Amino acid sequence: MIAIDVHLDADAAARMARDVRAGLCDYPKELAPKYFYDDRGSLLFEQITELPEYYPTRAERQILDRHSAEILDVAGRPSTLIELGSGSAAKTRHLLSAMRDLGCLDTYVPVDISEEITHRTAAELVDEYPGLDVHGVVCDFEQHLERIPHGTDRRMIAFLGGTIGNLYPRQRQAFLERIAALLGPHDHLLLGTDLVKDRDRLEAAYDDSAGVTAEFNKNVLAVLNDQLDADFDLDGFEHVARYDDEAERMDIRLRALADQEVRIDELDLEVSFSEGEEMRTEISTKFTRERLQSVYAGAGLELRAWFTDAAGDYALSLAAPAG
Ligand code: SAH
Ligand code: AVI
Repeated sequence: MIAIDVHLDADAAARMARDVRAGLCDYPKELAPKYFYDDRGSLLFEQITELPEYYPTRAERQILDRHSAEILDVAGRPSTLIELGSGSAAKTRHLLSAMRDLGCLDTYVPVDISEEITHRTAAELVDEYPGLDVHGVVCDFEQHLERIPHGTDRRMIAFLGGTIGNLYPRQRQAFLERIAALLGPHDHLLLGTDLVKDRDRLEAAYDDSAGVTAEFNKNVLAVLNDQLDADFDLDGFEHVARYDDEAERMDIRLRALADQEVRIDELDLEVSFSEGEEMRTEISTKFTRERLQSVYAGAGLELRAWFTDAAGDYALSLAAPAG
């Protein structure tokens, strides 16, 4: 059975307009990464996951392939799997299959800002897992976390792909505190985090030779053109991906190739870019086990289990309310 609640209402459009205005009027300019993900952005992200340079998806898949049953055992064999930023849920199949094999699979709750991909994923999963209830929630998980359906079943909230790294520390802490508040005493959080490693591999992963990440990055401009009636020239910007080793995060930007004026009709706003000006569109934070432990502690969570891929590039951790 499929049910999908969509919470992308007038409020969400007003919030996007407010965010974009604030970001474009700030110095330096900045746009939030959640605006990458219209239909095309979701498809481009899927292509990124298959690039030879982009190791995180393969590493996370390897961990899920090898350790799903153990993860579920530590988490007390939950019957409901809630997934934040679920996208195509490609790797999630490992968890769902392990839940099925353990006989505990009942409900899957994909939560994503992209409506199209959530419908598609839900339809595929009910076909692949007969008897599975899929209750999707299309929303901004930073705004509407509390709209996730409640229940008495044992739950695991999965946040895969390293998407937690796309949040700034303060956003991340507030978000994890809200997740901690949603978890009952027997519930768990399963969190995917990319790990600190050498600059060359990181910069290659975010600036691939086929140019897919550059297209993904520029897609945020296409989203503004489409949804806010802007006239960004996508060829007027280039993709920049640098590792900031002090902050331990990738810093992803768009750099203006020439002086230019952009009009955003919906906002009744004109913005100028000067040649070489950079606008940040995403950060992607990299973690160590110690750093993640202190992030958990700051949000009232504690680390219960830690799994990495064979190369030690990426980690999946299980956390639960502290105490
Ligand atoms: N979990 C998948 C997809 C990761 S891509 C994987 O591991 O491969 C990040 C996903 O999070 C996208 O599907 C995007 O639409 C979603 N997303 C990003 N910001 C979001 C937000 N604020 N609210 C809800 N979904 C969001
Ligand atoms: C979704 N998120 C975890 C990706 C990342 O690696 O930070 C998004 C991405 N940006 C560029 N490439 C991939």
